[in-house]
Amino acid sequence: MGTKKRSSPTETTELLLPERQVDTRLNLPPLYTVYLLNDDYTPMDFVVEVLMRYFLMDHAVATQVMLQIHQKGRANCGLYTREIAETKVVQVNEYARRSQYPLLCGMIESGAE
Ligand code: TYC
Repeated sequence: MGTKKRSSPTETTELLLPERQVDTRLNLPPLYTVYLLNDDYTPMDFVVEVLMRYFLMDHAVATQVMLQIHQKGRANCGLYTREIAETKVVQVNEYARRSQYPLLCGMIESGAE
C-alpha cells in the first residue's frame, strides 16, 4: 500500500524529542483488509457485481479481482478502518446469503495477514 509510516507517538522515538518540542504525528487507527474467498458455486458475474457494488471497482478491475480469487483462492478487496470493514463484511455476506450463494467475505487487521 502507501509509504506513509504508521508510527505512533508512544514509540521510543518520543524519548528523543527535545524538551518543549511538540510531537505533531497523528495517532492513526488500525486498518483492516477485507477479502473474498473462492468457492465452487457462486457465479463469476455475481462476484463481479459484488466487487462493483460494495468495493466501488469498475467492471474491468472487478473482473480481474474476481479471476484472482477464482485462481488463487482469495483476494484483498479493500483497506478500511474497523467499522467500515465490519459493515462491508456484513453487507456482502448478507447479500450473498439472500441470493443463496455461499460467497464468503472476511476481514483481518492489516499486517496480520
Ligand atoms: N469459482 C467460482 C466459479 O467458478 C467463481 C468465484 C470467484 C466464486 C470468486 C467466488 O469469491 C469468488 N463459478
